Amino acid sequence: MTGKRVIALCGGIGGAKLARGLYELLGLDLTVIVNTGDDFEHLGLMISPDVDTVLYTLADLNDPERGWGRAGETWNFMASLAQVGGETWFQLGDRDLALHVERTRRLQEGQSLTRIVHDVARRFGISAEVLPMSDDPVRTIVATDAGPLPFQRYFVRSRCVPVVRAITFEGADAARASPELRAAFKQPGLAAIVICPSNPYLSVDPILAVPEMRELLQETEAPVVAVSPIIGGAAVKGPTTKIMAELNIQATNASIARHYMEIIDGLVIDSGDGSEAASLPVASLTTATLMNSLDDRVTLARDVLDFARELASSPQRVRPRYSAG
Ligand code: FO1
Repeated sequence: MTGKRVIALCGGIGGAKLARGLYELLGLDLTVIVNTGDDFEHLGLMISPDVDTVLYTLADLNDPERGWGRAGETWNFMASLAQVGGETWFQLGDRDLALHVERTRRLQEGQSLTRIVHDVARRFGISAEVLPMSDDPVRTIVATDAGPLPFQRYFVRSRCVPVVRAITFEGADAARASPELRAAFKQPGLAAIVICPSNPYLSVDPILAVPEMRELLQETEAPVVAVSPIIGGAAVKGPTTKIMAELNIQATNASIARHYMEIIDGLVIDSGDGSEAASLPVASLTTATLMNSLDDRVTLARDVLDFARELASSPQRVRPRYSAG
């Protein structure tokens, strides 16, 4: 690798685990670009669930059981809200609430989400750069057999039960990358871009739907490596394989590789799926991808960075993304 700066593309809980491992190794040399397609306005507050999950996870403030929200949370606000007949399907803990209130106030003052996230990250003691994928609104809409559902209505309120027919990203075509995000790609010494093992369809695709993001990925000289969220034909958490079945996509690593084909140089798959390596249309690394402990996260992060370094120096590097011209 020519430099040591790394960009990670990340959704919520699963992706944030690898981001945390990368952060242990890279500190301020890490930039995490986070999905904002899940963002929504709720109870008059601007909620950015994946951004917050990444912030809490990097700062060690997250609840390890739920994966989202803060550790040591209390729920007095929700209980009082229920008492007065308010909407309680989306849980906002007392500690977590502070971030939503402050973000909403600053957005209403006209500040950018990028600036707000930057300031909060610094206050949490995070030295890595955490960047929303765009400051313009992009909203993931899930077309289901029960009709079109905004993301959190599908994910939390309907518990991912409706059958998914299609997923669209409202506003993505017009969304721009922030100057900070463009600068992250243009800085010298970019060693690798890592697509974390987030849900490709719900969490990574919204990021890739921002036209400039795709261009930046296609133009970069740095190797792009994705970590598959599939282990043994299933996802560790969440509805990835349910959605794949509903979209008629086989729950295999080859499907993930094909999905990212135009932008990746390599795919990391789990040791138990080694037999699938030969069927992949891209270079692959087989290693332990299940992340239960902090050690697991750091070990996987190290493996991913070593793999990226190998790809960067490989004379046979196949970069299908350039064939698009
Ligand atoms: N997920 C749930 O399953 N139920 C909730 O009530 C819930 C509340 C919530 C509040 C703040 C936050 O930052 C995240 C929250 N999440 C909740 C997680 C979130 O809906 C999803 O994990 C992501 O949007 C998908 O990555």
